[in-house]
Amino acid sequence: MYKLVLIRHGESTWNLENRFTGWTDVELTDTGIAQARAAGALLKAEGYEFDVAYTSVLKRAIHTLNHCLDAMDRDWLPVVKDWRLNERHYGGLQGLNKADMAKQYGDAQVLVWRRSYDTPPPALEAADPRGQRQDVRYAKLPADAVPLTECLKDTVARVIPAWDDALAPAIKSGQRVLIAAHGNSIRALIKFLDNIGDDDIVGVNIPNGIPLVYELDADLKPIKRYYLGDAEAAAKAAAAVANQGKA
Ligand code: DG2
Repeated sequence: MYKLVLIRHGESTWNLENRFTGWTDVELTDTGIAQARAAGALLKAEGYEFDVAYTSVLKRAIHTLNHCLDAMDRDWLPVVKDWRLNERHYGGLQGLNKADMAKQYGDAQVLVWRRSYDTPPPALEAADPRGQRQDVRYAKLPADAVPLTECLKDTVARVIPAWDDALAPAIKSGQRVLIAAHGNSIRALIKFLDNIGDDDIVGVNIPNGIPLVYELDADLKPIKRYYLGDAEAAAKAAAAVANQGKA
């Protein structure tokens, strides 16, 4: 049996301001840092060890991983940064307030933008300064690999290749893997691993900074998935995430 641990980054400045973030590279708040450190302390207390960690190329996930590893006294652990673990690109919504959008367009429309499997938010123009086509960290990618918007289906289409060519081989080789990522890149992975239907994934929300443990069989099929620590607190935090898109 294998164990895999996923963690959504701690609270970011735009989580606090309730703004759609996507590929915008925002920092952690002090609460977010505390959540990341608490997650590391919990992993350490529960005896977790890792051989390698993966994260996105966005600093809220990278810094979460750093704080988490520091709290475990495992700062030296090898870390792979992969753009394919980035948050889902939120297109023309990036920077806008989620509750304001719900006031303007209605809760149902915002739910479609946030949680439907295959309806993307409106796309950004390629030259829009809120976009990432000019960002040097993506310079080696083909221009059209840098999205102008994404639905969860698009996110799945880049996260699963990362699973197939990097994460799954690492786990199968016996390495204990920790992944620090984002609400929707984690939802993409959960949808794939647990084979969740397109309609049911709408109800899955990921809280900030709480380690999510997968126990996997020899074929990497999930046996169990659970949040480490206080399950009730994790469920409350997930429900709060669901409510962020309501007027
Ligand atoms: C949030 C997720 O991403 O937002 O892009 O706004 O996990 O990087 O903070 P994260 C964003 P929702 O899909 O929950 O609205």
